[in-house]
Amino acid sequence: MLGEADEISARLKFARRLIRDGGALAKAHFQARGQLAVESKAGSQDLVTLADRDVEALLRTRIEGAFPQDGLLGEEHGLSGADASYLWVIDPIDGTNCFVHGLPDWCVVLACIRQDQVLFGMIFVPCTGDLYWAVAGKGAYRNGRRIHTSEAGIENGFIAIGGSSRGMAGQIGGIIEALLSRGGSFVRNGSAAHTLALVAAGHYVGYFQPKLCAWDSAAGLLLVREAGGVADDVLASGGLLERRDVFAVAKHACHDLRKIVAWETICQTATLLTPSSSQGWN
Ligand code: LIP
Repeated sequence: MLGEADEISARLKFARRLIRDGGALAKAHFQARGQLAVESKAGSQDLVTLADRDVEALLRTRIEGAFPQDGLLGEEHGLSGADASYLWVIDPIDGTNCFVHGLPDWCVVLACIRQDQVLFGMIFVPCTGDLYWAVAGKGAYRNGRRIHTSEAGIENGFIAIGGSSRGMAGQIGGIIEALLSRGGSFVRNGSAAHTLALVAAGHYVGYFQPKLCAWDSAAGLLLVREAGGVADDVLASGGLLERRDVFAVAKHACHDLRKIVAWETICQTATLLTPSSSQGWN
C-alpha cells in the first residue's frame, strides 16, 4: 500500500497527461464549433455543448480506470463516490461562453481534494498551451516555472471582476465604480479558472466574483495561495456543493480590495432591504 505522499504524486503525474488529453479533445471541438448545438442551462449566459459533456466523459472514464476507488464531481455529470478518500473536481470547459464565441479564454480544470482540502489544482488552456498547476505547500507553476502574484497595487494593475445574473448587479456595479474612482481598472475574463491562473501568475492583481461553484474555483484558488496571494476558502463548511463568492488577490493589495468588496456588499444588501417606492419610501 502506498503512503499519502505517493498516492498524491501518482494522481498528480496522471493528471498532467490526462488534462492535456482532455484539452486536445476540447480543442478539436473548438475548431469545429460551428457544428455544435448550444444549449442554455440555468440562464441565457449559462451555456453547454456536446464538447463539455464529451470532455467530462473522457476525464471521468480515465480517472475511473486508473483510480476506481476515487470520487468524482463534475460540472456536467454530477457527483459520484462522495465518501471516497480522494475526490476529483472537474470542469471540462470553464468559460463555455468564450468557447462558443470563438474566444481563447477557456480551459480544462482538475482539482484533487481530500477532506475539503485541495491537494493539487491544475488548469490547462488549450489555445495557448499553458499548463498551470499547484500542489498544496509546494508552490504554483506555469509550464514548469514557478509563478508569483503581482506586485502592483489596485490603482496600477488590473482587477478582474466577474458577475452573472446570479449575483447582485448593484454590488458588481459599485465595485467597478469604486475601482475606477480610485484610478484603478478592471477586466472581465469569461473563465473563472483562467482568471485565477492569471492572478497567480501576476497578470491580474486580484479577482472577485460572487456565487461560483467549486469546479470553477477550487483549483485556481490553490494556485493563487501557492503563488503567494490571499484566496478565500470556498470549500469550508460544506462549500463543495454550494455556490460561494470567490475572492483572490496579491497579498499587499488584499486590504484595499477586501474593503471595496465588503463595503459594496453592505451597500447592496442595505438597498435590497430598503422597502420599494410602491411602499412610499422613494
Ligand atoms: C463559468 C465561469 C464564468 C462565470 C459563469 C460560469 P462555465 O463557468 O467560469 O466566469 O461567470 O457563471 O460559471 O459554465 O463556463 O464552466
